[in-house]
Amino acid sequence: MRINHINTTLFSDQKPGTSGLRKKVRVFQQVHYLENFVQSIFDTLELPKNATLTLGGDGRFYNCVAIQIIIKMAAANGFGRVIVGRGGILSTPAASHIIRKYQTFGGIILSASHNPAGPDDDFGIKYNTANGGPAPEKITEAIFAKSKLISEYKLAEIADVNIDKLGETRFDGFCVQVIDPVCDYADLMASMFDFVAIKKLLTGNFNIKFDGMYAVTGPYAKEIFINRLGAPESSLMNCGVSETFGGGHPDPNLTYAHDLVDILYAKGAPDFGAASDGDGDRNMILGKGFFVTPSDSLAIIAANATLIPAYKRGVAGVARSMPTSGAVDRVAAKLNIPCYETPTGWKFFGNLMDADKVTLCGEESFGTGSSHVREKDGLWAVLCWLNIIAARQQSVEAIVMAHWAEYGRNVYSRHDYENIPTDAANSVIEYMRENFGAMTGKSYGRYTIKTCDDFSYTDPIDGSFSSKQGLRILFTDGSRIVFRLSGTGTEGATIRIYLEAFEPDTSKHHLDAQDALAEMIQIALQISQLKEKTSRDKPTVIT
Ligand code: VG1
Ligand code: CO
Repeated sequence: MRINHINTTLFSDQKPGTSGLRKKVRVFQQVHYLENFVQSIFDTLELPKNATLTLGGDGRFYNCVAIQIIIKMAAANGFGRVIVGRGGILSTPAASHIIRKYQTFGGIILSASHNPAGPDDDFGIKYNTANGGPAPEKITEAIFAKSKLISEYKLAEIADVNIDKLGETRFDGFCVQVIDPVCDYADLMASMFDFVAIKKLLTGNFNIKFDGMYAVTGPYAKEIFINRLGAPESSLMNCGVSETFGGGHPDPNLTYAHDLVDILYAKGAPDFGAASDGDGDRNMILGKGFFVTPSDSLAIIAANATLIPAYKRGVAGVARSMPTSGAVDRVAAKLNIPCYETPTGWKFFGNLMDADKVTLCGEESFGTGSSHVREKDGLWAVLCWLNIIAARQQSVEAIVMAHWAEYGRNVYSRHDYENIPTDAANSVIEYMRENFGAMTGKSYGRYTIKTCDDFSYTDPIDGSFSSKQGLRILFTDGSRIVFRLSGTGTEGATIRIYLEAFEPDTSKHHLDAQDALAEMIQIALQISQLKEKTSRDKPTVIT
């Protein structure tokens, strides 16, 4: 196998964000751009002989082009084998499972998750380590450092591999193995959940609707819900994978999954609705005319975990990202198990799971998961809910209401201001940082500020330290407002405002979150001067 060393010049913008490197497709299509980043990844690894790489993506535009390039670079950089999902497909949780099940050295996942796909939209690339999880910050920083020094990359002179056909293609000292992208994952789910009880539910009078949003989960949902659990075909919508995700925005929330939301809020609605995102790691859970916030979903799964066979002996501990509501903390306190608070991004959960400190974890951004893989897992969360419903024989709404009655309700909402000029967004954050000192003790209506800080985190397992992970304004009654800049966008900046208030009074649990949080929303705008500094009068997305 001939290996060519290609001269290149560096790009200064290859800094991975919350979840890998995400850029416009046109940026990735620049000569050497993708190759530079992949070489920078490979340059940080110390590969044993014949190491295996897991490779796959969410099927978006440019996926297959990138896969052929990465195969040639893996061959040139000393990998002995690449395991790739047929058609270049692997959902993010399935890729994590493949890395773990076949004990591969690591994996490259091609996805910009919920960001739109197509020639004018987004592409992304992420490296996962041998535990199946996203590379921790010390590795992503090393990759970025390499990208700023790179002068050549290596490419094997081999023909493109037919990745649409299962089986092995052998070269001199190197092999590409195309596997079924769905089967191993579906087997894992079958081993964790009570498929008999769920099948009984789905073949009875209980109707579900799952929205694949034309993204990667379509084939997984077909295999699991239709083939293995016997649900009628009409249970699925938008489950064909398209390179452009049907021109949509595969972000499973009330704004972008509105087709599904309309169905669940219409007359004669199904009993249960769910959607997943571009790469299959996020989930949205709906009941008949009822929305479950991701923070509540995590808490409810934790409280009911022993109804699920995989967790019948209980969970070791739970973790949530800092902006996620404290609903799960209340469950952890009752179960007398530890609860960890980490910065935003799944990479911070990996060490805790590897050390068996936590079994379940989640983020307010529609991400829930467990130690069965090292990524958040959309279909897993849907199966958790179906398993709990099958065991409790109650509606989604009844389960949530009973949970709130027992634990109280952490009323929660997130307001996103997307695509703001970067300078304006930074000025909002800087303004607040500067005013932190003066804000403590101040009262706004019925709320008084107890403390303000910039969240930082020391990993309890390896001691690594992460600072500037979000501005927190904590009120004396336990309510809070958090401000953060997004680390996944590809255009301008996005300010996220996270709002949370605790409501113990059952008679107020039915209130809409926007109404219940109205006063706090105004305080957030006042404190941050966001309207004045960005000229935006309302958020682009409310969840
Ligand atoms: C967002 C979410 C974060 C999530 C990340 C990746 O990051 O807030 O909770 O882990 O997306 O999710 P940010 O930096 O834009 O707030 V996914 O489904 O895009 O892999
Ligand atoms: Co995702």
